[in-house]
Amino acid sequence: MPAQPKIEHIETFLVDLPTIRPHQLAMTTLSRQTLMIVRIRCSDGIVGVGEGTTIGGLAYGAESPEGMKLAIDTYIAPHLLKSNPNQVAATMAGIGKAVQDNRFAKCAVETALLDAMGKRTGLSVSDLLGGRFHDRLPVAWTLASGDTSSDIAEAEAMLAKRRHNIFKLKIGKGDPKDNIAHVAAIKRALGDQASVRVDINQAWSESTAARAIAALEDAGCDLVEQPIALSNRKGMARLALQARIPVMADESLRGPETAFDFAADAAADVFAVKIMQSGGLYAAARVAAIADAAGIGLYGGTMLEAGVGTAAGAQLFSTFPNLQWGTELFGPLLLTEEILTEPLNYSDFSLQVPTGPGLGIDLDEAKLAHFRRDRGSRSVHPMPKSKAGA
Ligand code: MUC
Ligand code: MG
Repeated sequence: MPAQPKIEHIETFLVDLPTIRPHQLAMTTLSRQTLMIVRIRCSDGIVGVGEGTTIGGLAYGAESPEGMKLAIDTYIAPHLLKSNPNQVAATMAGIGKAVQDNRFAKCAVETALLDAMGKRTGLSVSDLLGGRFHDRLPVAWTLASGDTSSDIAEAEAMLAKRRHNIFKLKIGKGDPKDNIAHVAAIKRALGDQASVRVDINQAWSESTAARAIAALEDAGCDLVEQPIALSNRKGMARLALQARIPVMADESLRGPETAFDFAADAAADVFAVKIMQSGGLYAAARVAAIADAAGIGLYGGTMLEAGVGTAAGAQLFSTFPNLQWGTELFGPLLLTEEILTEPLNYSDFSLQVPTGPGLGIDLDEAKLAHFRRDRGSRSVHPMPKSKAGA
């Protein structure tokens, strides 16, 4: 019997990548995305990789990429060095006792442990999680340029390429009446070729949301995501009861406990399950199980991860028997740079779930070396060919 592997080294670093255009949400506008990459090297030579991202530094939530790095380097790494890399669930439970919250950092670490274990056993992460129901996942694209005619042109281009036929519109900034006119114009332009949905990112009061959702229904919108503050569960329940179109919870879901509370209060018709927000792949699977048990629909959400986090999400979502609303795993497509040697396959309005061991991906080391925030203090690699303008 081979010797039990140990964890020998944990490396974390930040990577700053430009977005293909400004990406406007109610709370912030992104022009770059920061990835926190973690690599876990084991004594048998296997290296697992994980990614943590958020949106706009601390604008979206309480964890920043810099904070994830600090939490791992200072508090999680010492625990990992004492852990058995083949006991991922027990390792994460141990970390959970030593480190409260820090769900995004934990997700990145758990992703790396699962990637390593998959590479060691020859199984994909989805196999480790019970096996996949789906080889391909429908993928929405987010229209968030801040301009109605640019958004229409962008959606038409996506439809023509058969890359996306589900569009999520980021609204909530500015006057709700203008928001509704924007949604109505886009739906009118796209017609029945596309599903149009909206994400308000908590920007409305309950009374504004009640009025606006009725108008969004009339405009042909199919789904309303997180219209009001994440902690207003009773308000979400009232809106879900009144609305004719489904109301989806996103920021409100911060792991299985909040998912349970939302399900118990019928405070959403659909859950946007996110691996980071849930605190890892196992925790996200529990969120999905609660939704299933409560008859709540499922949607695979994103924190705009690049290739590593997106592959991790795809591995997990492929194991959900029910994924009624598809996914929005488009993160890598929003970036000018590809960090994988082989990009994820987006075609036929869907993403192919990678098939190799672990996450089924390989990192482009030259690209990462070039875009690492600490590159000045390291040996410099030649500028890799950019996807931008290619
Ligand atoms: C969110 O709130 O859903 C997902 C797509 C996007 O553009 O932003 C994210 C976050
Ligand atoms: Mg959202």
